[in-house]
Amino acid sequence: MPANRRPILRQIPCLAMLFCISPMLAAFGQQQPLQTLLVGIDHRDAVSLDGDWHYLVDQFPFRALYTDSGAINDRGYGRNTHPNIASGAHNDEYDFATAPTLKVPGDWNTQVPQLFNYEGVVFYEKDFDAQPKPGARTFLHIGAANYRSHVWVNQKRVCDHEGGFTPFDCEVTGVLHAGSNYVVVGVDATRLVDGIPSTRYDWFNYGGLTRDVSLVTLPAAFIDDYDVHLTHGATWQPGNTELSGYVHVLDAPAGTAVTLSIPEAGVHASLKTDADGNAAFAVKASKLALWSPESPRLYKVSMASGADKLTDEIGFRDIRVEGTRILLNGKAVFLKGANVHAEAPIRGGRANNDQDVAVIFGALKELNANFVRMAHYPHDERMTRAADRNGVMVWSEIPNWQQIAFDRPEVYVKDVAMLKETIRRDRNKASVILWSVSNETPNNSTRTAFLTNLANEARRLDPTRPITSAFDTEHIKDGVGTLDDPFTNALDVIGINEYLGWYTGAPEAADSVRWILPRKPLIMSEFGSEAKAGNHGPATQRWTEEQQASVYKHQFAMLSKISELRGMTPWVLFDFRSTTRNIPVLQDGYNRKGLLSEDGKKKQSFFLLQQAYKDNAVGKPE
Ligand code: GCB
Repeated sequence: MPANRRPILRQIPCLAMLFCISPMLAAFGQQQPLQTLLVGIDHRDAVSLDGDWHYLVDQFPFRALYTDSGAINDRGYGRNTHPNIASGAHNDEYDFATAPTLKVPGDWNTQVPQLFNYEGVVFYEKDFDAQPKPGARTFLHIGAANYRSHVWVNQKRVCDHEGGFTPFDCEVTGVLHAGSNYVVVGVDATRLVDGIPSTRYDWFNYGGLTRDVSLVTLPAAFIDDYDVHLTHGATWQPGNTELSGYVHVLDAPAGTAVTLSIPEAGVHASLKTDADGNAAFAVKASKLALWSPESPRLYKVSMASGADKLTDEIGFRDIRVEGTRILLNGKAVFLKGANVHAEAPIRGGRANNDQDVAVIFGALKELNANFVRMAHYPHDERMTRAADRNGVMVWSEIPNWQQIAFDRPEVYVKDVAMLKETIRRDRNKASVILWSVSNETPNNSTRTAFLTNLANEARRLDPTRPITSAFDTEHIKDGVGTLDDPFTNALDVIGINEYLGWYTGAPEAADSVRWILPRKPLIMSEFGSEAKAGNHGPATQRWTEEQQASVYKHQFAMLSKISELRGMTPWVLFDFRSTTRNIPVLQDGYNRKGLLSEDGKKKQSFFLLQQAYKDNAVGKPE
């Protein structure tokens, strides 16, 4: 059985005493329904529902979406009725048929000026044709909807989902009919204290159906999930070409035949499902070129079972930690990267199309980067696909950002669901080398117990990748930097965020800082300072490109002396929108720590980092 299908209670080892004795335990047994079903959706024959959707704004108190008791209102806009204006009788006072439209995928903020700062409920509606086939099953796939969403098809609520950055699928088989059908999605972007992220964060809360929406029709039993990777094991040697994993066929009886073939690697395997529909395998590839940044080789991997078949493109590589080294295919690597938010450069708004991804990867390649931290949440699947193709290694993160309600059991349940959705979508991407479970969380026992359990859960779901997290609990005093945080014990790779030269001290203070760190690989996961592109002056003048460049130079001097340093991702590739950045003229609603402005102007720091990466001037693989 794939690990992520087991009930959550059995998945959580009682590692942290706090959780073993806590009344929270009951809630840790609750299972959040797994909404993400279809792995490799972009390699399926799907009918796109992208394009124009009618929308109606449901202003606070969100009466159309919630009843007075807070339940989901199934007698509201989801019914998609039309007012009988001619008869004059009083009935529902909304009408999608004559409502304006929004483009999907797309946030509402950048499409409708009046909705720019709106963080509430918007209903979307679209009509579509269907011709259901007997015996076939149809799923509505939503790439992401921020933050909570509730979906009705032909007046029946088909699913609810929480989490703004992971995909989900709603089965609509029983509710479709031949001819015209409709779908209504109520999306609520309200910030929640028990949300992930919670109410405070330093990026823009783009609401809506922010990623692709499609309909996928499949046979009664179909391949919903698979994992094809280079066998990890305790030791791996170059030359070991065994591939292992599973192909899962949903609703298949035990003994159902499955084939797996990777012709170019000489793999042709005939498998059988077990009682859970799972066909596990371990097969030797007769020839295999491994994936690496220098040679990002992807193989066509075909899977078939009964009437279902699917071909994905997958790369194979080994990633592991040994002492303070990170080994890719047995060879020590240094991760030359940058942080990236999922914001579209140039056009603005949530990044969600090929063009956005091409601009972001164009900048990373030009920077000579081999690594990217996709901050602070899972990005569009196009991003990890592009990373696979471009040979850029990825730090993937779930949005546990700073102040999460770690004391609330229901938050843990949501977190596990989000982690599962993230890992399930991207576990077949060779580029993804690290799962990060959090960013800058406070050092206290409740958080440490919570995140330790979550890190262990990530490792259980995917034992082939190291687990990491970014810290800001370090102390720099009298020229000595230390990180004494018990949560580091649960991790394979440590990330540190520090802003010497911006939030604390002068840039040159970095030169003499010596770090005393856990003996694990370190990634300096954030550093930097703000500069408005085109703003020039002396290096001592804040907000200038020169000051930002000076921060980078002094950071390089410090980083070069950290013996555990195995990677760096300065904050951040492009300037990005943030509601908390309100210095007129200098910020105007943007966090200006970009190496490039939001419209693509390169700052001095970009060229400095580009050269440093080209010359391998900062940091060593071992
Ligand atoms: C951080 C956060 C990041 C912020 C950044 C900043 O430490 O991790 O999300 O945007 O600092 O600019 O303050």
